[in-house]
Amino acid sequence: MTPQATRLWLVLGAFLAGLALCFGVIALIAGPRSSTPVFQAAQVGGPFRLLDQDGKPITDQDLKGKPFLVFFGFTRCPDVCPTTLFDVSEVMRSLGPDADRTAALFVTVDPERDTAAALKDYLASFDPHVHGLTGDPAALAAVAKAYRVYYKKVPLDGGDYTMDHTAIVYLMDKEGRFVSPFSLKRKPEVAAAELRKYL
Ligand SMILES: [Cu+2]
Repeated sequence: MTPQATRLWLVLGAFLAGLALCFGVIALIAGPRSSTPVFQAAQVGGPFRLLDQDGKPITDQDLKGKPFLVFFGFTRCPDVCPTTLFDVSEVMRSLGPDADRTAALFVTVDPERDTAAALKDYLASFDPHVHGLTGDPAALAAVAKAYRVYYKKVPLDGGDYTMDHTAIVYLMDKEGRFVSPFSLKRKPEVAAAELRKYL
């Protein structure tokens, strides 16, 4: 074969391989039942029954009629959680009186240390529209699973531990249905405007 012919075959081969890959990917996305959406919003969130920072029961029913934000974390988190709580507080402040028609849930992934009292103490530094949620480990694990949240205890030197956890903030509509992840990497007024759309 001449070098030109070899080149042509190589190009053609690459093209055909690419085409096969394309169809393979489409087949994977479409799946055997193409009527089933790949991602179902209804699979994130759902009913819960936990305790708030006053030790009082709080359920999904208490949030009916309010769009709300949900995120999971723990009070001893060195960085991500306090930053998120600060940003959420800024969004709430930016909402003004409309903030009363929304809520934000901070669900602990460290129930061992995050008792209602510990949450109350910690949340005193943030906007009062943020509710701290705790409960028994099994109930919290079920809620985390419903929100597709991963968390794990990570031992530290000296017998202490920290928690690894998903840091996504979820936006839920006033029926408690998942809308989308909620970005805090923008001006509080812009984030507030998005939340306001679901009032
Ligand atoms: Cu954290």
